[in-house]
Amino acid sequence: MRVFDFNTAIVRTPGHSVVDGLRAGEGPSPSYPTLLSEHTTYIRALQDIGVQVSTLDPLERYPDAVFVEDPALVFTDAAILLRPGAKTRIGEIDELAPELMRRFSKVLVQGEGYADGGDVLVTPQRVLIGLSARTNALGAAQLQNLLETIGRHSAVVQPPRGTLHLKTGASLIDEETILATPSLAKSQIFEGYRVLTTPPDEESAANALRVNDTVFVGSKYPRTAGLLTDHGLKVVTLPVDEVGKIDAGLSCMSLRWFDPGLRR
Ligand code: CIR
Repeated sequence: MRVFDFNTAIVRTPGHSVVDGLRAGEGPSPSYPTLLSEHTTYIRALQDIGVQVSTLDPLERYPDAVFVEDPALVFTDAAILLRPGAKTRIGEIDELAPELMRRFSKVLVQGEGYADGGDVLVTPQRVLIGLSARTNALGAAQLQNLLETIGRHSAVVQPPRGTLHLKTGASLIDEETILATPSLAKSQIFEGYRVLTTPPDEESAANALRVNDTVFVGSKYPRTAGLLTDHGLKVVTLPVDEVGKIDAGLSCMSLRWFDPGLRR
């Protein structure tokens, strides 16, 4: 099994409140119908490559709840309920907890420190945990302890300041290769991995998503798609214009794992 082999995913339909989703800049709000259509396309793309997708109901109280990757971390044998570092997102964990309890026999719970799933990059060698405005040193250390109890080694890394999440600027595209923005690539946090750097003006393409034999890449990034194709990968492009307006990309919209008991 490779760390990017998945047959199961959870997503959450965006509520209308997603137009008020958090963003670092003062940019325009996304269009709800277009974002919804991006989300539907994303679900279909996962289904097309054999992933069984469960769709949770929208949560109007939590504008960013569509980004289910942030409040939890899931593996074949266990789930971890994290503690998101943004005040407006903390309530998402109570909504997600029963869903994880239903699906996983072991659900671990993060302590008082903060950690967002967007800061966690699972690689075959180790789990990388990025420090950020959402993941603090205490949260990262607590997460390392939880990961150790389920047999996963991890390392805490410090991406350059201003990166929302580690995975905003980096993704695992094969067992030893990371696609990263120039600033993350330069920061040397990926020592021991091969690093492909996103071409100029395509930094946001670094939030790509490898699932099984496919790498999903935002359709606005043709040069990155070309780079990955040249690297021998099967690339499928997906629209991300609207989720991009609230600092999100492809990994954020699902929790993915391999369920050995799943019958198709
Ligand atoms: C947020 O700021 O929390 C959302 N607007 C975007 C979350 C993106 N999630 C991710 O990178 N894993």
